[in-house]
Amino acid sequence: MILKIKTSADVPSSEITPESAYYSRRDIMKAAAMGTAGLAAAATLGGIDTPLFAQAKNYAAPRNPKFVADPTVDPLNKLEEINSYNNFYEFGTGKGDPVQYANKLTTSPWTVEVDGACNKPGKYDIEKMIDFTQLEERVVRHRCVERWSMVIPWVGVPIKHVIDKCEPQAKAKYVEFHTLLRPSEMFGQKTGSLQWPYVEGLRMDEAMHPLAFMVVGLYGKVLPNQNGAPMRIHIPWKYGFKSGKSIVRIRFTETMPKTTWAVQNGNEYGFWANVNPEVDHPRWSQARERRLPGFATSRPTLLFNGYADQVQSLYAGMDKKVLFY
Ligand SMILES: Nc1nc2c(c(=O)[nH]1)N[C@H]1C(S)=C(S)[C@@H](COP(=O)(O)O)O[C@H]1N2
Ligand SMILES: [Mo]
Repeated sequence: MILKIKTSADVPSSEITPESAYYSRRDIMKAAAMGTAGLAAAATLGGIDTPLFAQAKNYAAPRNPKFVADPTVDPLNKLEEINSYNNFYEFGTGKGDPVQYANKLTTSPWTVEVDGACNKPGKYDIEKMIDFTQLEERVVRHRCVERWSMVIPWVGVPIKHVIDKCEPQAKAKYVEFHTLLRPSEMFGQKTGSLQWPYVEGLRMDEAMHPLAFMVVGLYGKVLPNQNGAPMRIHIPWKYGFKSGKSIVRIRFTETMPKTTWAVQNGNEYGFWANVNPEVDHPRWSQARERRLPGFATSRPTLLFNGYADQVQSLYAGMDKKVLFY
């Protein structure tokens, strides 16, 4: 596949997070010294794909200053933290499983099916769905329902850009995002840990909100498989399970989608899943969260994960309790 991607040279360096802030020079030198064969071997060894990543394609993705967390309050997590502690049940239920096994996934070519209540149904190559010349970087909080959190520099486009290409009809009230179903490469799909494929969904106005992001990169480069390559959504004001990975289907519906975790255990994981310190999960309090790495720092959970001023109005008049699980 040939991607027409702006190179870093096209963007003033002041707008890009310096690479030195991302990788240790040692990793880059190691990658260069290892060559391709060494890199392939490295990829099979869990947890050390950083050299591979260092060689991944650079995206020219200027930071969007409207979506950058305050580094004095929310310092960036390191790449090694973001790509080695994951939830991606298609590659096992342990947090350390995806970094070990997700390298099995073939992410190119990648086709996305668009269907349901829209004027442009069909199958599209990823290059048709996402304009790689429009990528931007955002530094946002990411909060798992299990109470851990990170701060991540994603690269992508607003989900709205993708949805607009599909031309949803007025009767479309919700949009579903389906993860790839390919048990030959995703061994977790041979188990009953969840109902496959993983399906997430949003109400249309949530999906069209400027904060709702379609992610294709991390730390200025192609997204690591374990984080949902080649395209995943991220909804910063909701619990992490709303952010479906490795998306192959976008479907517009008139009725509320039956999302994977709501089907699995509707008492604990509902459709809305907005972060709220005051609404406890049935088995634990959500008042506080622990920041990776090491979970050493515990901090108060923020309403809508700190994005209340931007998203609160989406839920005016709705029952508070219903909105959280
Ligand atoms: N397809 C798929 N998407 C998924 C999951 C999954 O198991 N399968 N886990 C979700 C959960 S629970 C979380 S917290 C986030 C984790 O994203 P990260 O690994 O990039 O931090 O992915 C979400 N998306
Ligand atoms: Mo999660």
